Amino acid sequence: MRYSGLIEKYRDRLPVSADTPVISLGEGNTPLIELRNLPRILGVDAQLFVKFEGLNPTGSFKDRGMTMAVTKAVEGGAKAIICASTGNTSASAAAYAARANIGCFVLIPEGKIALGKLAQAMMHGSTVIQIQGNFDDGMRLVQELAQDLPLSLVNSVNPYRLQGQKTIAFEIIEALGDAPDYHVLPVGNAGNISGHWMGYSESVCLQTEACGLCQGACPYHPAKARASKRPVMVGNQAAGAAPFLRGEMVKHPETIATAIRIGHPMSWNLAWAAVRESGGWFNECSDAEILAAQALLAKHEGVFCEPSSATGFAGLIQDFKAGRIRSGSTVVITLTGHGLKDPDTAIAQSSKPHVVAAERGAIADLISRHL
Ligand code: AN7
Repeated sequence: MRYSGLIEKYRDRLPVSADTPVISLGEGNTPLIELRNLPRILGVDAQLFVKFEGLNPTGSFKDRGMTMAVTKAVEGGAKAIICASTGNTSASAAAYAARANIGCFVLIPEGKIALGKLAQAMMHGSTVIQIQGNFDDGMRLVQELAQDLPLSLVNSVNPYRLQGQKTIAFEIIEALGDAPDYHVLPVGNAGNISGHWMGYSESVCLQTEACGLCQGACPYHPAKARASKRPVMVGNQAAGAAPFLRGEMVKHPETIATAIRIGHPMSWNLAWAAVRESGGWFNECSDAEILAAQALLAKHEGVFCEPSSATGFAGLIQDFKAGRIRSGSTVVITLTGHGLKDPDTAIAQSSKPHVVAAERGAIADLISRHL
């Protein structure tokens, strides 16, 4: 059967009815790619998989939540949506609003969003409002505006966003046959880690501590249970924007990973619950570590994610070095957005192209020096 998006696939586990007008671009169903080279290069004894969310319709994981948020907005009669964004939410909101034929207003921090994301928000016809402030200022403003104006707020404070985002856990469990031992991802506004945890939690029996042992035989076991356990959740932040590490909000977040340049995460409590209940932790990564992790994935696995997305992998490298990952474990890393979103950062950290005469000899010379 033709795949037609995550709402159709998981409608029995999402808050939709037969009459709900589904707004979809075929999101979800992203590949779970096993890393072939990096475990050896890094010298780690573990099975590593990346869930490449950059292959969603607008190039980031945001489409999972946006299909639900826009679908429910349309069902409720909304004529326009609004969000604050570091870039990917605005790109996704703009695309789904275009699809739904409703208006879209996006607030973005002036000069601090990656080029591809700005291009998307503009091209899909949203009203792009650059504010002279950061994401956290924008978040506060859209919450106020949505109270007074006929606008549906589609940031992840909208509960339908997390409903959509939880489906990533369903897909991973289907692909692996069970939950992984560890799940590693970047954290900004903290909706995604909360959505992951919701999805994993809905997939196990939470009534018995020995869930893995009940095998579906206990009287509390939910019909939809599909995994024997939940993973240890590890959240990773950029060092200049790491409120979870600091234990308090960060006033002036700063990092090259602009998607996670967030100091005041909305899903603070949910994210802490995910990490505490799973026995997990948070890491912080320097910009240099983030860019190095991005380059490792691109150069050794052929997987091009944006800097924010590589933050999960950067944190995992720290965890392996510190011996925090049990050997022989299965680890899933969510790569939240595509590398093409931020061409400026990619080009700035790569070696420049060679310039030679359009002449066979000169090119052959160059090739022989590199073979
Ligand atoms: C590539 O677009 O917040 O912790 O406004 O774009 O769920 O916020 C983006 C966040 C990670 C962090 N990776 O996820 C926005 C926005 C990428 C992102 C995150 C974002 P959350």
